[in-house]
Amino acid sequence: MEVDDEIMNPKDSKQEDNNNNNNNKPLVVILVGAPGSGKSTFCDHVMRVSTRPWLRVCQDTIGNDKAGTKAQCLALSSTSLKDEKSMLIDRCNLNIEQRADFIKLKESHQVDMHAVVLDLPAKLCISRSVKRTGHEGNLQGGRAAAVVNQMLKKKELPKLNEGFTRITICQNENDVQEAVNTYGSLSSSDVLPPGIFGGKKTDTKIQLGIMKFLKRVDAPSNVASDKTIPESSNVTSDKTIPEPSNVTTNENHEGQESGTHVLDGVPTLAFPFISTADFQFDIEKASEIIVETVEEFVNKIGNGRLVLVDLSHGLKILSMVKSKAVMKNIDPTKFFTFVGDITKLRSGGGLHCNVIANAANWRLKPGGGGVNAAIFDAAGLDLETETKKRAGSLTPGKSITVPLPSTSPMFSKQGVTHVIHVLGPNMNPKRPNCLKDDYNIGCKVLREAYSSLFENFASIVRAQEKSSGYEVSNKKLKGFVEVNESKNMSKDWGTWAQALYKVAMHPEKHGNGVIEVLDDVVVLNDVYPKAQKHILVIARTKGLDRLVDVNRKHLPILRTMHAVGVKWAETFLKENQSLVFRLGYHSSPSMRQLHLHVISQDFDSKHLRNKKHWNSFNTPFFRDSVDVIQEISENGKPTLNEDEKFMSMGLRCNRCRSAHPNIPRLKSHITICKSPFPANLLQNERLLRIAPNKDDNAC
Ligand code: AR6
Repeated sequence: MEVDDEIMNPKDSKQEDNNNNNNNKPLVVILVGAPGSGKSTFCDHVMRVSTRPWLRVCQDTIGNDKAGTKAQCLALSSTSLKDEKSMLIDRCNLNIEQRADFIKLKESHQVDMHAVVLDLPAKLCISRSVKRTGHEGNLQGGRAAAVVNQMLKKKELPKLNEGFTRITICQNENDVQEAVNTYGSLSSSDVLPPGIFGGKKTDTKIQLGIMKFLKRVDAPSNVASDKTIPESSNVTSDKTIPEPSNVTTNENHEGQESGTHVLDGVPTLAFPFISTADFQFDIEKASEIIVETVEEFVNKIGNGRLVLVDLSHGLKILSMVKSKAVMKNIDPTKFFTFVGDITKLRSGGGLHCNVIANAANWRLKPGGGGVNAAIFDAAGLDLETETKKRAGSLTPGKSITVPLPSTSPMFSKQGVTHVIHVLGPNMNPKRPNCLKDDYNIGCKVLREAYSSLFENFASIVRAQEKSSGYEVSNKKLKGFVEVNESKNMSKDWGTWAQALYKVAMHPEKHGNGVIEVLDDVVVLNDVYPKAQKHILVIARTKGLDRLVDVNRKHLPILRTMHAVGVKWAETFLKENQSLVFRLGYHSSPSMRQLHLHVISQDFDSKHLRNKKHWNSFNTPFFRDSVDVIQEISENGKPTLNEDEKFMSMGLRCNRCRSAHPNIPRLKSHITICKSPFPANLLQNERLLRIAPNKDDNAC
């Protein structure tokens, strides 16, 4: 009779010893901001609420009654670091040179270096500086305006490659408040994830919502973090570590190093420890194998990242993995650890992992406790059914990928599209196929298990990269597999790229985000809106995949799509009269099924993260609906501007056309740019709005 591992004794928890090492590595936060940007207030607020002891190093006050100097600040910082104090460096630090000497402190002290940039509008900084009285540095009144202007001219936003592990950019008061909350809630042993976190201007409610969740993210550089969060701990709002809700990829940060740390949109595999709990595999050996295999795969997973997740942060093996990853210099943005429930990473921790791994049993069955039971429970029957379709059992060392149907709660709530079941070696005599302490075989099998898991994840990443490309139907371009050579060359759309098609065909089944269903079209909120308002009007016509498929006979559906788009834009304009809308198609879309974008022109969204995002809406690649209709009426086909060159064009403001080196700078510019829209957009009703600027009319 087969031994049913689901009903055996509860697992032996001997290896789940807490380790008592504290991660009390001090943190140095370098404030970056013009006079009047609120640096001192930021420090005050953080220090008022924080349980971590902070020292504020302020150039304005350090000289007592005389003007302080940078040298004094450096000397105090260095002494205080010897006492392992965390510090807020409260001086302008507006250029690389000013920051460099503080960053150098890393060479002689074990310390994490962060930057918080108070990149508030110049006008605001100037008016605050001018108005203030009793300023610690005596910079106030008329003189202040000139100084602020002068300093801002030389402003250089910090970059990770200066030596920072984390940069937070605040562009408005909400961002500042969020950063205060983030740093104010850090206890002495907490660490924040690495990366660049940019300010956003809306969604305050969402930000605050996210702050309610208790979470820890440990970068491997945090060698031995151990703040105990009881597994049953309730979410306590006063002890939260808010996950930054807006994260900027650094690909658009000029000269930035290549690592990317984003919460949404980056393919991410969350995986638990395999075999070390119920299967009682030696944790020292397991940690070695994990880090070695991660090291081997970290460069084979494209832009994906690997996150080792465990419910309990106190596990000794977690610290072992983290320190080994540091020793091996593994990029902390590509691999890090996260403490939380693997089944609730997005809703409970704000970390979006599209793929999760399961430490499965050989029969690929639910139950058995541990992570296996949790994942099958959370994913519902769908996972069981889809797993069964693919395999009835699994051999130790192997893994199997199971795509999760969109009906699974784990898909809809957590954004998990695939579960990869992995079976590790079993060293527990009470479980089937025990290796009886044969670590020669055990290590080999565990290595195979992780390799197989990462290999399967790499395949998912490759498939997604393929199907999300902007490539045109040109044999030489990567991304789309041609299935025939007919005029319109249909293509194989990957699973991910079929989502809109599914919604259009079966809105009743795939209703998430649908706001209107009509006979000919379905209207959907874009799941990753690139502006305050961004919806899709999807045609329900079969075989109408994209613009290249459209001809004269489709004019009625194109007109319907346009009319429905206009109706929705008008609805949004009633709620917010300041919005401006543009309606159009991507020349070569990444998703199957013809869909019209109705998008507000503020581009105020955390999801707008890179050049492709911007250029797909702000170059000729974006075809205005009115023009498409006109061209088809006149020529029977639309003009398609599919060339990849549009995606790599320089970033230009959609109003004044000024050039910007990266997305954060562009974003901060567009929030204040009041220039009229370019003349071509002002014609032919390409823009929809309530009351055009008089400036625009002048154009
Ligand atoms: N989220 C994150 N981590 C978790 C969760 C969760 N919800 N639940 C448990 N863990 P185990 P194994 C961690 O025993 O040793 C099952 O009975 C947990 O702290 O699930 O490979 C199966 O049916 C531990 O570190 O996996 C198999 O028969 C890790 O997940 C057998 O156990 C894995 O622990 C597999 O044993």
